[in-house]
Order: sequence, then structure tokens, then C-alpha cells
Amino acid sequence: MDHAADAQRTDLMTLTRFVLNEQSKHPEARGDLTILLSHIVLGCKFVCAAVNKAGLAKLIGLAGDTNIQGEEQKKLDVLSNEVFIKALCSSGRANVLVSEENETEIYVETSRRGRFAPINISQYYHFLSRYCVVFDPLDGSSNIDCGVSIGTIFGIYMLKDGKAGVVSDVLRPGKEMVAAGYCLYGSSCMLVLSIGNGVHGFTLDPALGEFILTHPVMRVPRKGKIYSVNEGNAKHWDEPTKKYVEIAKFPTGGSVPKSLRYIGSMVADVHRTLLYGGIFMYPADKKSPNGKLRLLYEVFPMAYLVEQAGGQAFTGKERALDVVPKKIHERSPIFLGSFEDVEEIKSLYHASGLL
Ligand code: P6P
Repeated sequence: MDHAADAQRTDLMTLTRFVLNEQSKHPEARGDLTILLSHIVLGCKFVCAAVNKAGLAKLIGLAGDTNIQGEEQKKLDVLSNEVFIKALCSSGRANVLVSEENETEIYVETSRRGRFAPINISQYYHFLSRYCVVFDPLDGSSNIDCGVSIGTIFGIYMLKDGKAGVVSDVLRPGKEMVAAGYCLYGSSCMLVLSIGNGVHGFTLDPALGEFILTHPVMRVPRKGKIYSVNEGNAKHWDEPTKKYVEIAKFPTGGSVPKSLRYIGSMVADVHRTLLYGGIFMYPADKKSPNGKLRLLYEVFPMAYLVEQAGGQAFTGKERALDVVPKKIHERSPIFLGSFEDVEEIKSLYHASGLL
């Protein structure tokens, strides 16, 4: 009998247990983040089920509407956005929400904020729900109809001063996030999370309906053999990006060329980069001077995770997590992944005089 394997099978570390254990290390923690995360997890389970049966349930196809980004909304986009907004509002721990699918930020009405018996105004503010959540409910949704993996991305800030939330509570550098994660709806449903102490992967066990810790302490390999970019934009790239890709394809000094892997679904591309190493890039170009990906709910959470896993995230000008957003839907170029691979693109930008 393999007692270790047997113990592994019966000592299931669920995501909830893991977060509770982590939070128990912080005496000041009141369990609000645990409650908030449990509602995000509920949303992920719901969307996972919906994505898996989309083909059968005729959810695939256009919802006949367009979002603020001008992109055609698919039914699963609409459903996912509603699920997460309702889950976050009912958590009683969310104060300000920003969704890719909503033009303006959402202020959770007071009655839905933390459950409390206000003794006096200062304690009222103290017990007010303290978290702001920025999220892309279903990123990569243009890939839904062809069965490519898609995902949910989220980042969490704590209110700056504990009073009623305002938009400036979310127009903050990504380094001020207290947690970030994504849920990948692919061959399996995997939630990858950091609450500031490393990155950990949890795989949904459909039989239990629980996310089980399968990838503890995920680390990005220091250097990788993969570069991930949409080469269809090559003619619009700046010189450092062109140079980096040129070196990746035609290395000197007898090095082996890197492999190109590009899925076109950020969660899937970043997940592979976290596991296998290498670099994922969505650079600025002449068509999109600020790149395509959204800073608040795509770039920041992924940059937070990659740094927590020992990698780097760079915008072409600065460390991605240092950027101060001016608008909730602003875009940013991004280069993220293995520490040494990102260091190479940073050196090319410094040598170019663009910095
Ligand atoms: P392109 C999906 O639409 C998305 O927002 C990200 O998930 C993905 O990384 C990117 O756009 C792909 O963009 O221009 O290469 O199709």
C-alpha cells in the first residue's frame, strides 16, 4: 500500500481550505477575502458548466448585441458577466466592480455590502465591504465556437481608505492588488490563484464540485524555448519587438530557434507560459499604439501572477505592475513570462533609445 499516495487521495486540499489556511496566518484577517473568493469560485464553476454544454444548449453564437469594446457579444459572454456580477454583489464583500463587458464601473448598493449592525459611523465604515474586483468574465470568447480554451481573469484591490468606494479605488497600479487569478475552461477546468504568497493551481473535480490543489507553488522556468505573439501584426511592430522575434527565429552563436506557440486566447497562452516558460507578447504597434489587451483586468492580473511565480511583466516602457491607470478600460502593451526572456526584450528596448 502506498500510504503517501493514499493519504494524498484522502487529504484533499480544496481551494477553500487552502485560502482559509493561508488567511489564518494573518491575525487581522476577518474572512472577508475568503468569502469574496468563494463567490468568485462559484461563478467559475457556473461558467465552466455553461461553457462545457454550450454546444448542446445552443448558447454558442451571437447574443445580437455588442459590448463597449464594439465587439460582438456572444451568449456566453452575456451569461458569464451576469453570473459574476450577481455572485460578487451577493458576497456582501464587494464594493466597486469593473467588468470588460460594462462601460462604467459598478457600485454595489449599500444594502448588499458587508452584513453588520452599525454601532457608530466609524464602525460602519470599518465593517463596510472592503474589496474592489476587476474582471474579464470570459476572455478569448471569440474562440468559443471552435472549442479553443477560454477563461475568466480577475484582480482584487482593497479599498484605499475603507469608506464607500470610488473609481480611484481601482485606478491604481497593479502592484497594489491583494489577489489575482484566472480560471481556464479547457480540457480541464483549472483555477490559478495568488493571494500574495506564491501561485497555486486548482483543478475542478466535477464529481466533488470542488477545486482541488493540483499545482502547489507554481514557478515560471527561469528561461524558456517558446515565444508567443500574433505574427500577423509584424509589419506594424516597433524595432525592439521586430529584433526580438528575429533573434528568436534566427539565433546566432549556434543557439536553437525558439518555437512559436500562439492560441489567441490570453488565459490559455499565459497558462502555457507559466507552466512551460518562454514569453507571451502583445506589443504596441502602429495600428494599436497602446496594444490590444486591457490594463486593469487582463494585464495587471496576469502580470501579478507571473511576478508571484518568479517571472517578469514589462510594457515596453516600464514594469507592468507600476503603471497607473487613467481609465478603467485603457489598454497596455505586455511582454510577460520567464525572467531571462523578458530581460532580453527589456535590453533591446533600452538599446533602442526608446526608453
Ligand atoms: P489577436 C481575445 O480576444 C484577446 O482579448 C486575448 O484573449 C488574446 O490574447 C488576444 O485578444 C488575441 O488578439 O489580435 O491576436 O486575435
